[in-house]
Amino acid sequence: MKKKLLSLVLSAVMVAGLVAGCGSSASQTTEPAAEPTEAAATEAAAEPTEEVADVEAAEAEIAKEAADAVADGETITIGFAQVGHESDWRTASTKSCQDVFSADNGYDLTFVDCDNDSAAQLEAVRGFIEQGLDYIIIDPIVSTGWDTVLTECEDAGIPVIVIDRTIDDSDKYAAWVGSNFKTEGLAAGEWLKAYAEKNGIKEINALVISGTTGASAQIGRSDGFKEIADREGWTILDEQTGDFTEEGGQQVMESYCKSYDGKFNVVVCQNDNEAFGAMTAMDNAGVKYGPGNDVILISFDACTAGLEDVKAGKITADFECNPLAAPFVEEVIAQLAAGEEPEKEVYMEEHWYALPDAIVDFSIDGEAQTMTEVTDDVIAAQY
Ligand code: GYE
Repeated sequence: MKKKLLSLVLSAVMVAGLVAGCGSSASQTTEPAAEPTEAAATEAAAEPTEEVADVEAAEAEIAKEAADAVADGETITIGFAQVGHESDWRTASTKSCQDVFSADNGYDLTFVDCDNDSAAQLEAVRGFIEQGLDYIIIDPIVSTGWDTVLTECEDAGIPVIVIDRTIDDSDKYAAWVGSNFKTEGLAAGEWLKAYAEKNGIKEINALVISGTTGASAQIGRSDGFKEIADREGWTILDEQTGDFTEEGGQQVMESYCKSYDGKFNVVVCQNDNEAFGAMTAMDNAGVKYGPGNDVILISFDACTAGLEDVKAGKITADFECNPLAAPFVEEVIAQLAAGEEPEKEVYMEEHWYALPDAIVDFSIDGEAQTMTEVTDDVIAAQY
């Protein structure tokens, strides 16, 4: 990659950060390379500012330089070992990486869909080492079993950037960009407490459909929700994995409907796709769910289709997990290429969604939370 291109990327990143302002979708000490939000973009279109003009000029220059770099064969090579294709969230994450690390932007991306197979994921990373790629991106299916392969990456001098799920048994990576899954679980629990109080619900008997066992997204969401359940004396009747898939969610819910018929009033699905499957199972079993019904349905991710189900009064509350990490990964790569040390951990910003009747005040560890009402505009702006 040409030095000039890099400095242009960096200056555009700084200017874009200014334009994006509070529309930035990740929180970290240094301002990330946020793509301006729709609101920021609209505002910018209405009143062109000097900064916007600068960004446009810099972007045009970057595009030209990137095209030249590609023509000169000076692309940045990246391997991405993706979890699989199990959910809407995953589709959005893959698209975000493919859009950002495109040939037009000066990258050569080797994308491997590991189909939720941890062994295949280790093999994919070793393949990237063999190819001598410039950078490796890993979204770890499970959080352990990584130290050996990360040592191999280190020995080969290839920086690793971890996205989304965490690696918990090694720190041999340059940076991680993702979500605080425990906070998501705590948010679901604290919201449920406030919602139950508002609606005079005295007893909570919950069924949990968890994500892929051993994924940090599963561990954090389970731990966070359980912490509140234990504190409040709620009963978690059962927790079985639906592997973050619609099919898995349906199967687990079918068996729950038989085993816990009439005994549960809360279903927690650890992603929207599991919730879609669980709803099919509850429809078939004649169980009524959603705001004002017998069963409170909680979901995570808040992708477009999940929010549509909140709007339709089916999912009672949906706790977002933001899949658009790639722009922040691009900034990490630019920093590494410039010999700078990136932030080790970059947290994505997320929102908690419901319809007005299910919007309640709650706090997490004393920090007041704001909920977002699901409207057609909110759905249209979501991934
Ligand atoms: O919630 C789920 C996906 O790792 C946060 O994986 C991600 C989870 C997400 O399959 O839909």
